[in-house]
Amino acid sequence: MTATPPEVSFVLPCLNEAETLAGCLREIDECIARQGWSAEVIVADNGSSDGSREIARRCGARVVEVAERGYGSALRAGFLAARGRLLVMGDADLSYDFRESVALVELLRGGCELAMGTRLRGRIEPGAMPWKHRWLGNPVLSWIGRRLHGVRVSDFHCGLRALSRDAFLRMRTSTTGMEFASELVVRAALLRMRIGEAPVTLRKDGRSRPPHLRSFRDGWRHLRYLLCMAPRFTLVLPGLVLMALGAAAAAPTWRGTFWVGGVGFDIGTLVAGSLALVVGYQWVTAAIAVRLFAHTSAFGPPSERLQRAFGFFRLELGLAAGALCVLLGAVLIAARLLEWRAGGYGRLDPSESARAMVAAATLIALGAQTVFASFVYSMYGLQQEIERGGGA
Ligand SMILES: Nc1nc2c(ncn2[C@@H]2O[C@H](COP(=O)(O)OP(=O)(O)OP(=O)(O)O)[C@@H](O)[C@H]2O)c(=O)[nH]1
Ligand SMILES: [Mg+2]
Repeated sequence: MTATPPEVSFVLPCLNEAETLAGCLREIDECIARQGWSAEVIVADNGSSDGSREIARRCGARVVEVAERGYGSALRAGFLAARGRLLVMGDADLSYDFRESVALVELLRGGCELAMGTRLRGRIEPGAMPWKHRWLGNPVLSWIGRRLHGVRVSDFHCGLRALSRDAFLRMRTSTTGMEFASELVVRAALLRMRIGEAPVTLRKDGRSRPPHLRSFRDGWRHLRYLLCMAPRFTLVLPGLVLMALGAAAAAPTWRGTFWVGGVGFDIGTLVAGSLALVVGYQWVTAAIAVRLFAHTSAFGPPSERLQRAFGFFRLELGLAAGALCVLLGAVLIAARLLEWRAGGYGRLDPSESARAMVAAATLIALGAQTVFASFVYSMYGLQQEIERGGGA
């Protein structure tokens, strides 16, 4: 092993690619020789049974044997074993031309931390991509990824890409399957890394058996990942919308029937509105907790606005606001009880008595949630103090 590490490490995930692996490795060698790069080639394999590993070794590649199954596990282990400053990844099925990695490496040398190949803005040879991936899966999921994560990446699933080793280590990836391809982009976006893009060609792969990728299972895994990592869109926005709708429904109906034209909205609207208000509030408070806590590994640091808001947050303030809500709810119930007593505990008209009870229950639920959230948020404050050294 040489003392000076190479500049570039090619990492190929491989599962039973005996038909095509040697061809890929030949193209990589050609690329390295033509560019005069100092480079190494790694084949990350988790369980090939068709002689792929032997082929890799025979062609001079280093084989990293990965115990955990999956495309993401293989790449992650390959990247961790790599010694190069720049990592190039690409499939081992001859669907990519590794000679096109030159543009990606140039992007990294120019300061990008992640350089994405894009087939959608490059070239897709006839028969290389099924129509449902070409016109549905790839563009739609990439569009959702761009909207949710604010990145200008046209092809979230391109298998040929490059990233700096340092960027990969900072990403702290965790997925094991095909959604690893989305994870690299999402992590880079959350860590505000510089992302570049270069067109690449997708060829028809050179193997005779079907691909490992399963359209619906893997499509769902990508989508699920994109949604989970975007609490602002999955929790905060729907939560705020629910709260607004809930308040708009509950406010006019909690004192009596509310007429719009000839339609009277009553207790049913009040119950539905109150429920929406409480559920929406829970989503928003949960999302804030997620953003505050998950900053180290999952979502990057909380936004500056959120950090500033927490400069004013005090546990006592949250507890007082929560307690006030609960108290208001209790007063409302007490007032109804007194009225009931004054009437000699007779039969109540539920369309009237339920109104105050729903309003009171809503206030109590919001207050209790505020108390709960305040404790959770103040734990974050304690954690920050520990990180600043105040907890020593
Ligand atoms: N080590 C390892 N490699 C995998 C695994 N799944 C897929 N790969 C490799 O990842 C690359 C891409 O897999 P494909 O099955 O071609 O998936 P795809 O290119 O996204 O999908 P298609 O466009 O349908 O071919 C190939 O080099 C596979 O050998 C896995 O579980 N472990
Ligand atoms: Mg393929």
